[in-house]
Amino acid sequence: KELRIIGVPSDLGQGRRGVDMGPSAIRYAGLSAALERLGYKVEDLGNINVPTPEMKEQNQNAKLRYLHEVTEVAKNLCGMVSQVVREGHLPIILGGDHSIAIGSLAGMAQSSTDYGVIWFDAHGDMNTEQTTPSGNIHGMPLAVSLGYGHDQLVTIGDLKQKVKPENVVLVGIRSIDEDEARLIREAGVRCYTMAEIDRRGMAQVMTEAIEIATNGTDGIHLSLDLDSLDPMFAPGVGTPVYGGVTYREGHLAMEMLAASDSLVSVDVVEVNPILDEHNRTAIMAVELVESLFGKTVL
Ligand code: DIR
Ligand code: MN
Ligand code: MN
Ligand code: MN
Repeated sequence: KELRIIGVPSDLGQGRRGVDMGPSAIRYAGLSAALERLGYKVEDLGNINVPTPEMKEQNQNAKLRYLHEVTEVAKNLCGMVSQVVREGHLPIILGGDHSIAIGSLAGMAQSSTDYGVIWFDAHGDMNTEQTTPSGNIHGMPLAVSLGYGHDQLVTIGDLKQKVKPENVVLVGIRSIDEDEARLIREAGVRCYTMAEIDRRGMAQVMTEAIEIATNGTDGIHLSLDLDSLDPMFAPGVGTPVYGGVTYREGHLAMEMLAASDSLVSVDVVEVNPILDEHNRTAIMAVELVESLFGKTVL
């Protein structure tokens, strides 16, 4: 399969400037060259056009911040992703904040690939307009993709439910809002918290996660939020949370995904070079993607 890189320089789904520079930071860290060294044909399709917050007069009464703009970006990305997949290629979507995954999953659903999702994150991203404490849409994309949330978001693409909850797993979780927890339980998605990873080990957790996401599907969409990693390894994120996935646990998870040979698409999100130290987080992202696409020592 050939790889297609799509940049989505959005920081509209969260509260801090700089995550819009994520696609540049990840490209600068050498993503394309690294994938070509692994033997892939790679084409970078450039960035989707995203309005900058300074351009827009935000509707101050709106509960969801930048709802209109986030919706437009997700619709554009949806179209691009579904086209890439229909052409037989594998999309690598670079964020940007995690709200962009609404577009990725809508595009995958439109492409007629039946997929499961592994959502690698410190957070659940299962808030709705009713439960959100922040109004930031990056805390909602998994809920939206399962059909919960603002009508304008869940109706992007032609299906309301982009993925079946029984094929969705959360991995690395350690920060859930009070009312968000209820929807995670209700929706029936399997949630592997850091506590469970500590007790049972990443290998066992990923074995199960891959089994759940591939059960009856054509493959796995990985949505990789860099804040899943411990801030020690990925300091350049807007919402760091202590007690995260270690360097080796992260690579092990990616290596197991590579070995499963089931990846159909991937998001790499929440890299914020303004908050980073010497682009470490983007470099970490590229290293993880190398493992994900089969890099081994020998
Ligand atoms: C929080 C933060 N749960 C919110 N979410 C983040 O605003 O809804 N997701 N940071 O990645
Ligand atoms: Mn996230
Ligand atoms: Mn479909
Ligand atoms: Mn997160």
